[in-house]
Amino acid sequence: MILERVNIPADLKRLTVPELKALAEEVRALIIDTVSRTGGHLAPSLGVVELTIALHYVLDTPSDKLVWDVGHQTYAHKILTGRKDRFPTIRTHGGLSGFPKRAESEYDCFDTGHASTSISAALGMAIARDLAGERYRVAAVIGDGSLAGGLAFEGLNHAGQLKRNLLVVLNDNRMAISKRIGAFGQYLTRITTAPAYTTFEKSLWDLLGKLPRDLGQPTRVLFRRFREGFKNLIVPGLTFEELGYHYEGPVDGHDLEALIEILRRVKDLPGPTLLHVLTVKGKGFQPAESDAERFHGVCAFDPETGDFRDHKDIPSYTEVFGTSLVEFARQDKRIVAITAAMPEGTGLDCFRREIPERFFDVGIAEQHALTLAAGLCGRWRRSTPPSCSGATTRSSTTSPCSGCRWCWPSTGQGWWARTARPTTGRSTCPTCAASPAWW
Ligand SMILES: Cc1ncc(C[n+]2csc(CCOP(=O)(O)OP(=O)(O)O)c2C)c(N)n1
Ligand SMILES: [Mg+2]
Repeated sequence: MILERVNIPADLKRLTVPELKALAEEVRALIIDTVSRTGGHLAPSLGVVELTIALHYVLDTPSDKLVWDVGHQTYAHKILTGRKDRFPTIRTHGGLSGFPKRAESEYDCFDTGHASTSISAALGMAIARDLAGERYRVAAVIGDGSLAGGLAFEGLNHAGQLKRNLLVVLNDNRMAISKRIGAFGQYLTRITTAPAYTTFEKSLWDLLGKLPRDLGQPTRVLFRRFREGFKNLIVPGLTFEELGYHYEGPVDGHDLEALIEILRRVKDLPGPTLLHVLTVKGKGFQPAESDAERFHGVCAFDPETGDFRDHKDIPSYTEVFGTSLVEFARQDKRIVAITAAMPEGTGLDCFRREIPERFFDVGIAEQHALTLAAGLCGRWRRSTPPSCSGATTRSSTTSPCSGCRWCWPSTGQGWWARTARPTTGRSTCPTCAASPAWW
């Protein structure tokens, strides 16, 4: 076992690339085996095994700072940073946390849980470094779902202006918990289809070469002249560049050689760099690859079949909430359901299925969800913007108040020992602290 020889990231640097590849499989097997017993964030962690190895291989952690957004994908990071022996205790009382915790390891440089925080936190570290005249590197790893959150844009905006040395690694698996939504997601899809454009360009070039010489040559000249403009029309990868970032990618996030090569190239570039990495959520465990939404956060399961062990005959509060809301909404056409990237976790997946025209997944954007709900209420709609309890704090700072007819259920209140144990409840309006708003 290669993993027996790896306790901390410095041990990785002595391994060959084939050994690193074998290590990735061993880490993956350990994650699947452990999470099949403890439950946890399976698909996000499986998707970044190679990326985690490559980052620790190329960077010099813990002096270099690695900030994980959300922190639900850090199982490989924990295994490779001195915690493999305690890994089976993850998410159990007294055991390892399921998220990065500074108190747990010097390799966890920021406590996370909320999405979209990493760029701001990493930028803060880069500023602190520069003010102190120190020289370490800072990298943020952020998912495509989290990148579309408002806070991430605020961080991107600031970092693009400040031009500090900072690496932002975009872990693009085309998913939040559910399928990613939003115009920004569509933009990322356009960038990632660029390789298809490159193939198309080559085929067209070859084809023109096969035309009779007096026709083929001038057409090739014309094609070359307009190629850049044409490409920019089809592959608009310039947005990050225009925001002040050096953009690299997209690169296959499961190709260790390619990852190491590109990380070596970008790690010391001056200014902010955005490295676009394509990964598959749930990679290496077939049930999770084919249903990444279901395997985002799981209870104990059978590692052979992927079947969940926690079968219950009684519905959860979340399911009762979701199905009841569908019943209400069938009777009252003014009811609208809003979720901030949590259709499953909030029980609104059945609303999405049954009444799609009044269901809105706004992405990881709780502030927007609440303000959107207030706008809807202002027009005599009744809305439910459920979120998870942690994220509620985020949204409350901008939530509107007074007289809005909404219900604001919240999952995960109370003891957050296991992921799939949400509760629903009514909240008071956080801005005006009025009594529960309910219809
Ligand atoms: C502010 C906030 N809202 C919602 C969540 C719940 N949540 C946890 S992970 C996740 C999806 C994150 O998507 P992405 O960043 O693409 O990471 P992936 O799971 O795809 O690796 C969501 C919505 C959260 N952690 N924080
Ligand atoms: Mg994602």
